[in-house]
Amino acid sequence: MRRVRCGSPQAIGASFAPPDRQVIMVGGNSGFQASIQNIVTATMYERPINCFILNNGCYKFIEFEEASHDGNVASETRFLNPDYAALAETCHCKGISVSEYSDLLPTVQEALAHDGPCIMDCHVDPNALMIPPAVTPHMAANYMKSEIKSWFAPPSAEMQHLAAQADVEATGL
Ligand SMILES: Cc1ncc(C[n+]2csc(CCOP(=O)(O)OP(=O)(O)O)c2C)c(N)n1
Ligand SMILES: [Mg+2]
Repeated sequence: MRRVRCGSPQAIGASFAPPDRQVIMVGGNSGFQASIQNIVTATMYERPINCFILNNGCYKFIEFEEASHDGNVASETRFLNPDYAALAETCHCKGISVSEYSDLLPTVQEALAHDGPCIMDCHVDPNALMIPPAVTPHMAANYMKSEIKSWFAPPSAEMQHLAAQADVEATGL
């Protein structure tokens, strides 16, 4: 699917036909967040859906598009995410969080064995590069341009804020 935010509504829809068959959804963090209210809908209607969120804390595809289409360095694409597992539990839905690769298999088994909706927040590397189905020379050249630009780009507002904080801690001023 190329559309963000339609994963959980489609998973709910798919779970009605045939009824009670387990449905598995895999999607990005921001796509999931954009239709977050479906945690409550899935719980309310007891839909047996498993939502696996690939949580890289950013809009990775947008970063990649910006770089490979225009040779630019994307900005404001990294953001604070809720704790999706805790949020699911608040909505009376099972929520699981996983950050270590070694914990992945048992947590996936736990999620699949659960009778009812389950949200699994899978923390993944924000710097892992996604590779599109076809890479043209134009995309490769632009991507390199973007990487080189990023060496010289001024630090983001977030980095400047962190650096200022570090200065205060180091100097006490
Ligand atoms: C309905 C809709 N709105 C906007 C977009 C543009 N768009 C493509 S990828 C993306 C960000 C996706 O972020 P995330 O779900 O976190 O996945 P990631 O790229 O980080 O794996 C957006 C907003 C889209 N494809 N569909
Ligand atoms: Mg993401």
